[in-house]
Amino acid sequence: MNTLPQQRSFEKLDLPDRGSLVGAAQTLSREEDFRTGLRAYEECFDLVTGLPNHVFFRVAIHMMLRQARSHGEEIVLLWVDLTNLRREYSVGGDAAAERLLCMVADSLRPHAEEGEIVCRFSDHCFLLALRRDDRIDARLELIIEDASHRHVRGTEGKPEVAMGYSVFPDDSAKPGELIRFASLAAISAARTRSRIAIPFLPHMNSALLQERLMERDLRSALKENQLSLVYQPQIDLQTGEVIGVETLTRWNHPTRGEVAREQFISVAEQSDLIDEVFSHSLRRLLQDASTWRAAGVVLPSVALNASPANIRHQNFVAIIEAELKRCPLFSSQLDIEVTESLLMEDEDLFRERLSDLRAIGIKVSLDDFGTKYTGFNTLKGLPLNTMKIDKCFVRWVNRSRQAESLCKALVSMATDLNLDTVAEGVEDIEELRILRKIGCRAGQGYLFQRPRPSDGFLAFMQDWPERLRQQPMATAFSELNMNQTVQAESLFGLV
Ligand code: G
Ligand code: MN
Repeated sequence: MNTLPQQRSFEKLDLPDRGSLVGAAQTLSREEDFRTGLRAYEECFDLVTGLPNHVFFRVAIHMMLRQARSHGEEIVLLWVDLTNLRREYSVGGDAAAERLLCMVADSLRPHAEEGEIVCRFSDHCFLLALRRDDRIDARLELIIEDASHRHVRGTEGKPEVAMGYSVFPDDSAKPGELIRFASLAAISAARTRSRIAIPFLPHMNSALLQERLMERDLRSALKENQLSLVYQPQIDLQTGEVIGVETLTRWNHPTRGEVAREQFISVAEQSDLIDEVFSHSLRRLLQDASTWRAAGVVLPSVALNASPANIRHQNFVAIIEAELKRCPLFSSQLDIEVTESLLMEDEDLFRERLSDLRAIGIKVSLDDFGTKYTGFNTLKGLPLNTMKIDKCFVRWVNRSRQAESLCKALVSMATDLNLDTVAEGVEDIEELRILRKIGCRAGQGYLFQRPRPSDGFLAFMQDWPERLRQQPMATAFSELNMNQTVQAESLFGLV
C-alpha cells in the first residue's frame, strides 16, 4: 500500500511507475481498497508518466514557496512545453505520444533535487520548481539538452521542447501568476524556436493580452464575414497575357480599421483559427472564380496563400478537396502559394504535402523566394511548379547591377529546376523591361494592377487589352507584332 503515495508533500518522493502500480494493485486484497488507492493516485499523479500532476503541483508549490520565503530563497518555475506532441500524436497515435511524454518525463525526473518539484502539469507541458542559486543557468542548460535528447543522434521521434521560466519572488509571489508567467515565457520560446530557456519579461503579458483580444475579434470576423478577398493579376512578361491571379485576404475591422495581413495571420497561426481563415478564403475564392467564369474569364492559375501552419495540419489536403467539391474549379487551376519556412523546418512533411497536392492536380508556388536560404539541392526534386521572386529583389533590379544579376541567377536556377518564374512587386516600366530581358516568365505588381476586389479584377480583365495597346505598356511589350497581339488577346481569358 505504501507505494501509493498519498502524502501531499513536496519532499522528493520515490515515485511509482506504472509497473509498480500494478504490483501494488496485486498486493491489495480487496477490490474496494484497490479502487480507493487508485483514485487517490489518479488524483495526484499522471498515469502515463508516473509524475505528479497539476493537483499535486499546486499544493506542493504553495508549501515550497512558503519555505523559500522564510529562508529568503529564490525559486525558478520552469515551464517545459512539448511542442511536437500534437504532431507526433496525429501521425503515430497514443503510442507515439506516450513514448514522447515518457522520454521527456524520464529526462526531467533526475533534475529535481531534494525538496524540488517536477510534474506533468497539463497535456503537453511539464513544470519544474527549482531553487535559484549560482548553478541555475548551467542546470537549465542541461535540462533542455536532456529533454530534447540533443545528445541522441538523428531527429526521428525526438521530443521538441520550448522552455520558459519565471522567478519567485522577483516576477510574482503568487503561485498562479508565476505559473502563468512561466507559460508566457515558454510561448515566446516556442515562437522563436529558442534553444535556451527564456525568462519571463513583463511585456509578454501585455503583448499576449493584445493578441488574445485580436483573436477574439478575428473569431467573430470569421462568423460575420468581415474578411474579404482582393485579387492581383499575374502577367506573362513576354506576351502580355494574364496567366493567373493571386488572392489576398483582407480584414477591415469596424473599429481597428484595416488590419495588416501579417498581423492577423500571425494571430490566427497562434490559435486554432488558421484553418478557418484558409478554408473561408478558399470558399470565397471559388465563388468569385465561378462568377468570373460566368463572365467568360477562365485563368490558367488562381493562387491562394497558405501558412506553414495550414500545411502542417494533417487535414490540409482534405480541406481543399472538400471545398473543391462544394464549388468546383478546374483543380489544375488552383495554385497554393507556400513559403520556404516550412521547407526549412520540416522538409519531409513539406515534400509529403506537396506530393499530395500534386496527386490531386493542384499546383504549388514557392512564395517570397530568396528571402530565406533554400539552395538548389533542396529544391531539386520537390514537386513545385513556380518560383515567386520576392519583391525585395525586384525593387532593386533597375537600380543595381548586383540586384539584376541576382534576379538573373534566380531565373536561371528556376529554369534549371523546370520551374516557372513570377516576379512580385513590379512597380515601374524599367523593372518590367529588365525582367523581360532576363527571361522572367511572369510578373505581378502595382504597375499592372493593385490588388482589387472581385468586380474590380473583372474590370481590369476587360480594360487590360486596351491598356496593353497604349503607352507605356505598348513600348515595353514592343516585341509583340500584330499577330501575337491578336493571339494574346484571345488568350486573355476573355472568351
Ligand atoms: O507575401 P506575398 O507575396 O503573398 O504578399 C503580397 C503582398 O505584396 C500583398 O500585401 C500585396 O498587396 C503586396 N504587393 C503587391 N504588389 C505590390 C507591388 O507592386 N509593390 C509592393 N510594394 N507591394 C505589392
Ligand atoms: Mn503570395
